[in-house]
Amino acid sequence: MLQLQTLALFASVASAHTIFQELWVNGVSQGHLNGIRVPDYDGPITDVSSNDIICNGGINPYHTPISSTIIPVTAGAQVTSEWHHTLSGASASDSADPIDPSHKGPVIAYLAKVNNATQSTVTGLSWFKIYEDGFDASTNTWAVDKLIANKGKVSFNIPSCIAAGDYLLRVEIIALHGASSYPGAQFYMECAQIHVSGGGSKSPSTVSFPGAYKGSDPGITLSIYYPAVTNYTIPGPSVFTC
Ligand SMILES: *[C@@H]1O[C@H](CO)[C@@H](O)[C@H](O)[C@H]1NC(C)=O
Ligand SMILES: *[C@@H]1O[C@H](CO)[C@@H](O)[C@H](O)[C@H]1NC(C)=O
Ligand SMILES: [Cu+2]
Repeated sequence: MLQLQTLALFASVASAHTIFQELWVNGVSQGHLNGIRVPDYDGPITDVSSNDIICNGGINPYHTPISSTIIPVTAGAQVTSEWHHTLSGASASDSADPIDPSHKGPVIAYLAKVNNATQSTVTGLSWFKIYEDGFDASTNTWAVDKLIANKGKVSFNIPSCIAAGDYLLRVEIIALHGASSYPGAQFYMECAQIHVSGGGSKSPSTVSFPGAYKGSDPGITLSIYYPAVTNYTIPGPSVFTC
């Protein structure tokens, strides 16, 4: 028991954060820090009712410059989000790059249709989930473990049937090392600015941010140390499929 408490204490004081800072489309880098609303502070959001849960500090143009780039993506394309500990990018000598290994948890991606992906307003948008990866009890592997093994990269597809147009792509890691009480879970997210071409006319059902998550969600407030996690419920709606 002492060991568990020590582990939990150690994990909760480690401040090794992460930022989604590069988007790849069909394996092609779209440029470091290009087309992504990166914050100038790499710390987590912990209040699920705050507007900061939408696109991090990117909601405040004075706090975070909004990139003028909109990344073109064909519907159905594979995109890859690349995460690193600091805005300087990959660092082989930093044991907390791309994220400290204590920061176990899921990786989730959402899209919201917008009039213009460079618009500063991110409140009031309608989000749908396009990807999620949580915990595999058979191998004791969290999505974050796979992200670390992949040097910060997580890939998924843009649905082939959604309407063409501008979208914000919100990719999120929830670090659960200090999540046994709320607030405690650490939410890391950035929004990429994309324009989807091709596509179809499906209208996914949507959720709001804030609103999609509650502090009492079983996947947001839980101890990941004891008892051992056997079933992990990823927060938010189910993944939209065409
Ligand atoms: C989107 O907004 C940017 C910045 O205000 C502007 O330069 C651009 O023309 C807009 N694009 C469209 C399609 O309206
Ligand atoms: C796991 O399942 C139990 C029983 O259904 C439930 O009470 C608990 O909240 C679940 N845990 C998570 C993290 O989803
Ligand atoms: Cu951290």
